[in-house]
Amino acid sequence: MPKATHFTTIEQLEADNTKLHENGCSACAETYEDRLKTQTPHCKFGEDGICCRNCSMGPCRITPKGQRGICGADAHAIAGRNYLRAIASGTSSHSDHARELLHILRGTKPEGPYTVKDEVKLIELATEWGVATEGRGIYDIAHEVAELGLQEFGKADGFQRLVSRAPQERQDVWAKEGIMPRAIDREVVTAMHMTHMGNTADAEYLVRQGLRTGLSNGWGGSMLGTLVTDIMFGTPSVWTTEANLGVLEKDMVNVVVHGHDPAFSEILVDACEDKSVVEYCRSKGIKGINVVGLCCTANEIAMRHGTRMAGNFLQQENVILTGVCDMMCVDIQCIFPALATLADCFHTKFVTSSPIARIPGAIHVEFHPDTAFEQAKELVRSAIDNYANRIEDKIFIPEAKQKATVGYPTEQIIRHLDNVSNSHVASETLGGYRGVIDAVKSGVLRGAVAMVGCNNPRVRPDYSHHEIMRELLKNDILVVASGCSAQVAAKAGLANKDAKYICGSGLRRVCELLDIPPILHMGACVDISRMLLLAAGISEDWGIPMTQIPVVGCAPEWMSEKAVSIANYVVSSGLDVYLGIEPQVKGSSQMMELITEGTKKIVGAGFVINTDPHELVKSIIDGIEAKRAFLGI
Ligand code: SF4
Ligand code: MSK
Repeated sequence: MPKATHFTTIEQLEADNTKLHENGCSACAETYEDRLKTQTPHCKFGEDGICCRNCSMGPCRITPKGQRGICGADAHAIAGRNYLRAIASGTSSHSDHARELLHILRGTKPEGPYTVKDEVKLIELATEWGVATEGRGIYDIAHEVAELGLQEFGKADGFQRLVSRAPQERQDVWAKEGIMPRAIDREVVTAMHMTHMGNTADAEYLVRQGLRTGLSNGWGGSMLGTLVTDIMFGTPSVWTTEANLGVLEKDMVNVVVHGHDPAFSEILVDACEDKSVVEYCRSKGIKGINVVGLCCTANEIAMRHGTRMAGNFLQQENVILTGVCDMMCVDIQCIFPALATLADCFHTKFVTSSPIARIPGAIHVEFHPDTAFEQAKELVRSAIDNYANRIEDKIFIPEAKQKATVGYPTEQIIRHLDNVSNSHVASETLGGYRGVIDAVKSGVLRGAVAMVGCNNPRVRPDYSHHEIMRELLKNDILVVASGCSAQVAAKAGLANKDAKYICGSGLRRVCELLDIPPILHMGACVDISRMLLLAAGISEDWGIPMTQIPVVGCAPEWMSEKAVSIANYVVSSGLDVYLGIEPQVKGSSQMMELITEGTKKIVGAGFVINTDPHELVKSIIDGIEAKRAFLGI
């Protein structure tokens, strides 16, 4: 049994953070903690969602003496419109990510640089979409699938193709409530149109469009993104890797990839392993190249290559503060613009690669699929050249790192869980959820929680994830995790198989039987669609609606608009979502009621909000037990 010292505590992470910060101060660096001080207290109108600048008669804000904006919009309309715009932005981000990948799939060719790695998944999708496969070359099929995928964004009629993967009961609810998602761009544009000055002022209809727009992400854009990533780069498998800043190496060239789009990071990982690049590194007398990931890019490459993970969202500045980051290459989303300035305080080369995320002060190398490999090799050579520019007295690498077993996409989880109660129903094929269902029915497992989302300096970073996860494990609740939440688990040592020793006896038995960690790392934030399919499979095999399965979502420290979109598609899919950060609608009692209780009447699930992580986890456990009681198990 591991001692407590085998886990990394939040206090240890914070101590490293303080030391790095001190190191940074001596280098004249500024971090989010400094900027947080200048931004606190936050604007109350913004926090409550009751400031509107949707037209130039304003901006208007709701106050005790001004209960309506100049046009007459009240707090409910303004908060509802702001909320819907956040969902539209989040949906756009995940979906545009998918669209870029579909364009790359359309250009795949056997000689690369982008190829089809998972032919089985491609054929499955082609068959599902009615694309002929018999006697055709794999690239012909890939290109036609990519064309069809691209149509999901702007087609004039019909609904998202992938909703057919949802249980029929969900599809019926969405059809009945008029929230079946149409083309992704259509839902986003409709959301923007509805929130234009002089359109929808009824909060309920803004919330309904939020559910629909979210669905076009979860069962559309995000799911497409995950599928296409698996097809091109391979469906992830189990790897043992390491996580936290201790993965940075003093005597190696550290190349850090950060963002979300695996098209960029995959090629960079390949370039770091290229023989000519490795020889170039040795010719400089350097031991080797250490490529590591940050944020969701870290999740993507860890699950496909075992690449080590330097940290999650709020560690992005810390990586540069170590003084050994020779190059940081970023693609899209969750990238602090502050990194360019911070890199200037050190020797780090900060490289942007996407026209979607241009940052002043960065070296911009726009990636093109046809020349990607040559561009990547050139970048890595430049990182190698930069190694000599390190400034010795600015170097401090925290030692902390933990072993983590990662790479549990839905298929992998099914393979493991199928054995859980030796029922072996459908053991020859994927789709055997009977094992896990039996374990839940018998009480060996009480249920499962999807831990997702970012970390956030509004609260103690990582703390809520950490506290909630540990409590869930103690209570025999299996955790599946993605995004920055998955990395909290990895950094703390909770995605390690030894973490079974802090679990309740039931979950511990399951972990031993299946040789899995109690927290299953499912990927990046775009991969929450994998969790939808897992929950859908459990619901269908069990023969009960998704609203009844003892499975919920939890985003204790969410910060991004993507998270608002995700929360909406998870709720629309029938799973309650527990939030530790309040959505910015507090200034409207009607909006607060709509997102917590109102959506239950529409889709059967809603948000539970509590900023105290201990109270939040208690309500999660109570919620799961209430579902069990309803089922009589
Ligand atoms: Fe003010 Fe209405 Fe214009 Fe918003 S849309 S800024 S509430 S006048
Ligand atoms: S990176 S969206 S901080 S999970 Fe996906 Fe992490 Fe949240 Fe970005």
